[in-house]
Amino acid sequence: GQQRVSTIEKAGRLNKTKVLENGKRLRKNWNQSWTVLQEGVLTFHKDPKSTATVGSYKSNHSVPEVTVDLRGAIIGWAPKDKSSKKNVVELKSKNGVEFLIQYDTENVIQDWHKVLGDTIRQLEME
Ligand code: I3S
Repeated sequence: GQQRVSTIEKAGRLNKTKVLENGKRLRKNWNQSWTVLQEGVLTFHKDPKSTATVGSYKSNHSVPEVTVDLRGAIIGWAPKDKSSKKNVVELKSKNGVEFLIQYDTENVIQDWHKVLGDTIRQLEME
């Protein structure tokens, strides 16, 4: 049969923490994750050092630590009271899980903000 080729739209390192799940506010636990956007799904992977190349993800060998379906999600710049860090994006999934994602380099986080927003809007039109 025909092999489905899944294209990685974006990948890179980001700092992330989960802040809300099942209606409960969580204690922040910021950590750096290798972050992959693929087919409307965002995945966070542990140990970015061992996964330095995007190529290793093409065969989906890396099991994600966290998976966020972007369909129905909401994204925006986090209000200042959500974190003392700069360049923080808030991502709320349809199933009520909330993440903060952050990176000190402004361009990096701006690119993610744009691509995640574009992806969410694209999914809304499908
Ligand atoms: O919103 P908060 O509670 O001030 O978030 C900070 C804390 O979660 C802190 O952890 P501990 O309370 O376990 O020490 C984190 O280390 C900080 O990074 C959190 O704040 P920022 O402003 O960095 O998101």
